[in-house]
Amino acid sequence: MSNPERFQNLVDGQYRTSSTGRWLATANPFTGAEWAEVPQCGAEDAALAIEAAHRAFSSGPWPKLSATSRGKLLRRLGDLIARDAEKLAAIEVRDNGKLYAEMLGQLRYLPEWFYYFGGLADKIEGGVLPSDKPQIFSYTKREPLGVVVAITPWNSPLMLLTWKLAPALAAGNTVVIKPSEFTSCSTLALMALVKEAGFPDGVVNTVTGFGHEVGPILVSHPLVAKVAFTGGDATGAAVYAQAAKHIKHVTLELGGKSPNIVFADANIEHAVKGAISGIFAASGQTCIAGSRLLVQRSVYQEVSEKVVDLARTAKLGDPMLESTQVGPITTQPQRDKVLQYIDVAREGGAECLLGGKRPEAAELANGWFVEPTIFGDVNNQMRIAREEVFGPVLSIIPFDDEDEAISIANDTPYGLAAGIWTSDIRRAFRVTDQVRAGTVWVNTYRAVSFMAPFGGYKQSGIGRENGQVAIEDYLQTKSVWVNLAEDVPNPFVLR
Ligand code: TXE
Repeated sequence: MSNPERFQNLVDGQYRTSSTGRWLATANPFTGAEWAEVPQCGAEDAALAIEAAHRAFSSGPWPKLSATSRGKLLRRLGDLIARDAEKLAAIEVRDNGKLYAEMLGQLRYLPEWFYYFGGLADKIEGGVLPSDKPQIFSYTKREPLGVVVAITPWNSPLMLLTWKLAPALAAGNTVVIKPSEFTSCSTLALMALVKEAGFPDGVVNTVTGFGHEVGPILVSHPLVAKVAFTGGDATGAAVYAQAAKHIKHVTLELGGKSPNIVFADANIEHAVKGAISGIFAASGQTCIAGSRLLVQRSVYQEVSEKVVDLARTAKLGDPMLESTQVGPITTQPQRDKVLQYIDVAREGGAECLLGGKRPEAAELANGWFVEPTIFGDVNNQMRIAREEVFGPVLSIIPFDDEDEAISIANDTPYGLAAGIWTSDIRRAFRVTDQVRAGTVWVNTYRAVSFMAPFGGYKQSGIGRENGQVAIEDYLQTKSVWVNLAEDVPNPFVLR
């Protein structure tokens, strides 16, 4: 690699490489070429970051700041992200290959999280409790947890970090971030803005490196109060088990196998676009991918053909170009996993209606591309319908009536999201009530907001990000009892 750009960690307000002296190369998914390096941290680096975060939580300016001042810092960080949105989006694209148009949109939207949670910082209220004891005044305080470890994946590094960072800081915690080894650069670039915004040293720290090396050290460290994780379900389960041994607070967001359900009474043109945006946007690398398209049998042929026709027109190419509609897969191992699942689908008997391989165009040869791929007549028991692929692979599953649609939709260990396409308002409400998913979209798909709680039912996760409820997962409650009586009652019995 000729002159790679080097990014450093932020620990205790200082830029640091790593105690190992090693660097980790990161590649551009469109060219396959390594373009940057980040420190390959080890145990010592992880411990330093956590100790810094713990010091910043326990002493110094951060715990003394008023909640209003904390909120102002968050809003300042939001302003700086808005100012540098284009620069950060370009780093994201180089590192993870998603479309510049999508990343720029995300980066321009992310400040809203810092404004929203910055505004919430001084509205975290306890309560005055009624008391059944004479002359006792009692109230609750809402307090931060302590050091939060935020572990993030490679598909939307800054967005998924923001969903953790904004509420964690608004609540008064300090944070150690462990970005994915594949896409650490944008997180490290963000640290310059954390410094510029004026957060005290040690309030936000980063540790880069391999998840299996530094992850367990961070998760099990005695000074860590909470782990907020987004990633795959196997890693999530390991993180959960390890955190349990040390009784840490945990929130998990673990992806899904979301049903996108098209009823015969739907506006078919809209539903077809919804199906495409559910699976081919971001090359299917989203936890909310509508990877199971459930279509009522009477419109099955029409919908399948229209989805295939529209997907066929998708322009694959350089993710930096405005004309590109589908970019590469972020990592080579993930590209290989997607291709393996295409084999799994074929072997399972699904009919390939489109794609099913790497594209042949010479200009795409170096990138980790997979053609938009559609399988028809999929049975919900096939592996392709049960396991998360995390790529541009759609399974179309026919159903006969509403009951069957609901039963197929819920026949999955996951429960992150679902889409319903119908013109019947009563059906929309009926099905919404019965689908076991943390987010349900009616006649739309893949919409998120800082205001709307987001998280999984079943094995898609624990806890909620976004919306006012998100801050609850970064707080704990203290009950305070004040005795206003002149005397102290019998000390040998429970009061
Ligand atoms: O994720 P990992 P991977 C799914 C998707 C994908 C699969 C595997 O199906 O194919 O997960 O992706 C850190 N202790 N999703 O392997 O391993 C790691 O460094 C602590 C869905 O890339 O879950 C990274 O920072 N941390 C998902 C983070 O965990 C560990 C988004 C996520 O990586 C660790 C991405 C350990 N032992 C993939 N091992 C979604 N929910 O959107 C790794 N990590």
